[in-house]
Amino acid sequence: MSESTTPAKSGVVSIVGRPNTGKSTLLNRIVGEKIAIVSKIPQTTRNQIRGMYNDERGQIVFIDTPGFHFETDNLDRFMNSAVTSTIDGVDCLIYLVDPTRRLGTEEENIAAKVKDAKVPIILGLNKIDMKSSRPDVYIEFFEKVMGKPVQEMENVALVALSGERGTNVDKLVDVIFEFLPEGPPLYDPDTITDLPQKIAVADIIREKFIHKLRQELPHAIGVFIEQLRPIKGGTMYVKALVYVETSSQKEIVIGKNGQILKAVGSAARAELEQLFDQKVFLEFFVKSNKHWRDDIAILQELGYDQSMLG
Ligand SMILES: Nc1nc2c(ncn2[C@@H]2O[C@H](COP(=O)(O)OP(=O)(O)OP(=O)(O)O)[C@@H](O)[C@H]2O)c(=O)[nH]1
Ligand SMILES: [Mg+2]
Repeated sequence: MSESTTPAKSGVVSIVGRPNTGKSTLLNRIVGEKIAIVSKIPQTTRNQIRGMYNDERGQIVFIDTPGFHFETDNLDRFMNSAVTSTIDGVDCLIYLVDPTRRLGTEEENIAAKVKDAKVPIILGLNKIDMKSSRPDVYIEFFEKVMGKPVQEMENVALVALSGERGTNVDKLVDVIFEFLPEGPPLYDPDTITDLPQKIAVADIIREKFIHKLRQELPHAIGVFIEQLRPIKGGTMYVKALVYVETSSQKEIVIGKNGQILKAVGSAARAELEQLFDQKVFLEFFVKSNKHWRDDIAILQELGYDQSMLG
């Protein structure tokens, strides 16, 4: 008799949770490469980002979503609908919480969405490396939301983990495979992400702004790649539009004598040159527009889809 082989599995898994719980860090950890930007500042992720994981058991396609938060403008609506649109139509949900933080309305809102999901749910209790972590509080909260004790829940699993340290991340992957249906890979197993290149480039630049400017302005900033094309001398030309809301923010983003732009530009260029494995010529155009976060045309240019508004 030949060895019995388990049929391969595949499916789509969405990682949802409020801002800053560590969704992108977890995705990068599992995929083994940096594909999503990470920062201490909430609302770092603005688009759905897909990352693939493959092993002999099959393929997992992860969707990293923006943190689910209060809506005040169209960008918020786009970001939140990027979350809700993934809750249905995936094969499994990872509801990632940060038990070092207090519960509150924001957590209740996202939990209410998760509760209605018709797919297996994994409650990921992240950041267990932190002393201040209180997973017990979050488990109790989750039981209250679901209306029953964990032992009685079907198609639900709990995993305490640390995405940053890698603790129990393999266990999380094991649990996901248990939940996934049998099926062939959805993407070529050599693919790591299907993030459109312009969005990936814009995200790298936005990350450098966030790191450089810290708390000063990130929410007001939007980066859009208008051109990305090879030019003479084996160089990649990148034309980046940077949107802010006010002229004083414009000054901050540019910096005295253009210092901020220069620093952001050289940090971004270094990373982009590695990414493309060629020289990069990066040009910035900073625009101030009080309503860019509400302007559908601009948001579409920035890569958000009108259908996301629902
Ligand atoms: N101590 C600790 N910190 C973590 C862990 N995972 C993520 N972080 C930190 O938490 C912060 C937020 O991480 P992100 O991965 O950007 O969080 P996110 O959920 O993607 O955030 P948004 O995209 O804004 O929704 C960063 O400073 C990470 O370094 C963890 O397991 N342990
Ligand atoms: Mg993120």
